[in-house]
Amino acid sequence: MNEPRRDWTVAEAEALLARPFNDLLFEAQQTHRRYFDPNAVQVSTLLSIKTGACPEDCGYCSQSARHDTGLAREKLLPLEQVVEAAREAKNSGASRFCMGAAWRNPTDSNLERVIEMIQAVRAEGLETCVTLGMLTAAQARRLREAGLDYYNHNLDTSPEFYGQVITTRTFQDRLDTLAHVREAGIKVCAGGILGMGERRADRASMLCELANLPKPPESVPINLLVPIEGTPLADADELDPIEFVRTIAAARIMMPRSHVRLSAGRHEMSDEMQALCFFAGANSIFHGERLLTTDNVGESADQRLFARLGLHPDPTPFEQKTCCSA
Ligand code: SAM
Ligand code: DTB
Ligand code: SF4
Repeated sequence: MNEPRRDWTVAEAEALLARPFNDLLFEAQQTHRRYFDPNAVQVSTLLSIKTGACPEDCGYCSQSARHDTGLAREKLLPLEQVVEAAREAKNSGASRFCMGAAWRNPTDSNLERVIEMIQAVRAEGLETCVTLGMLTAAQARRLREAGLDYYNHNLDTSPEFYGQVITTRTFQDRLDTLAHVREAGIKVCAGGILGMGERRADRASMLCELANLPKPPESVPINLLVPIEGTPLADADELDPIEFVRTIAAARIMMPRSHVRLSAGRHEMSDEMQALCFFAGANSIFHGERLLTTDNVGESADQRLFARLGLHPDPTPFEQKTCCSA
C-alpha cells in the first residue's frame, strides 16, 4: 500500500475544499472504503479528571481561569471515581477511555497519579488516551512505559489564525509536544476546532499541518466550536454546516488511514448532518452524556442513530489482542 502523501500545499487543500460537494464527497467515500469498513465507527468516552482553573487563555475554553464562565473548579478526581466511570464506559460499548485535565502541563507528581489511572483503566480492558497539555520528552516516555495508548493534543487551528485564539502557548509548543509523543511511541490524536471565525484558508492550512507531520496522527478529532458564555468566542459566527462536512471530507482524503473523529458539537447537529459527516469519512465519535464540561449526545440517541444508519461500533483492538494471544 502506498504511504499517504505528506507534501500537501495550502492551495491544494483549499482547492479540495472548494470542489463541487458531490465530487468531494464521492472521492472521500472512495478513499474511506479503501482503508476502512465504511459502516464501522470507533467509540470513545471522555472524562474530565481535573476541571477548571487552567492558566492558559484558549479563547474557546470553559476551563480557562482567564474567562468568567461560571464553571466550578475541581481537583484531580480520586482513582476509584475514574475506574467507576471507565467500567460504565466499557458497559456502554466504548473501546477507548479518554481522560482530560485542565493543565498547561502536568507536574511530574501529577503525572504519576494519572499513570495510576491509566493502568487501572487498561486493567478494565479499555484503550487509554489522555490529554494533559504540554509534555516534555521524558514525560512522554514515562507515559509510554506506563502503557498509554494515545495522547491527545490538538493544533486547534492554522498557524496563521492561532494567535487570535491563544496567546499563552505557541503553535510551535504544540508541534514540540506532538513530536515528543510520537518519538516516545505513543499513538497521536491531534486535530482542531472549526467555527472560531477562521477562513477556509485556515481550515486548509490546519489540515496541511496535520497531514504533513512526519507521521500523520492515528486519530484526528474535528471539533465544531461549542460556544461558551463568558469566553471571547461566545458569539463567533456559526460555521455553515456544509463547510463543516467539506472539511471532514478533506481530512479523510488528506489522511486516508487516520480515524477522523466527529468530536465536539454533535449535540447541536441533526441526524442528517451527522450522516453526511459519516459519509464524508468520519469514523469515530465520543459518546456519553458529557464531553469534558459540556453536553454530548446521549447514549440512546446514538444507538438510534447507529440503527438508522446501519452503523456498528468498531471492535476493540485490545480485546482482539487478548482473545488471540489466549
Ligand atoms: N488542557 C489540555 C489541552 O488544552 O491540551 C487538554 C484539554 S482541552 C479541553 C482539549 C481540546 O478540546 C482543545 O484543544 C480543543 O481543541 C477542544 N475544545 C475545548 N473546548 C472546546 C469547545 N468549547 N468547543 C470545541 N472544542 C473544544
Ligand atoms: C478533542 O479534540 N475534543 C475533546 C477531547 N479532544 C479532549 C474535548 C471537547 C471539549 C468540548 C468542550 C467541553 O466539553 O468542555
Ligand atoms: Fe486549558 Fe486546555 Fe482549556 Fe486551553 S483548552 S484553557 S489548555 S483546558
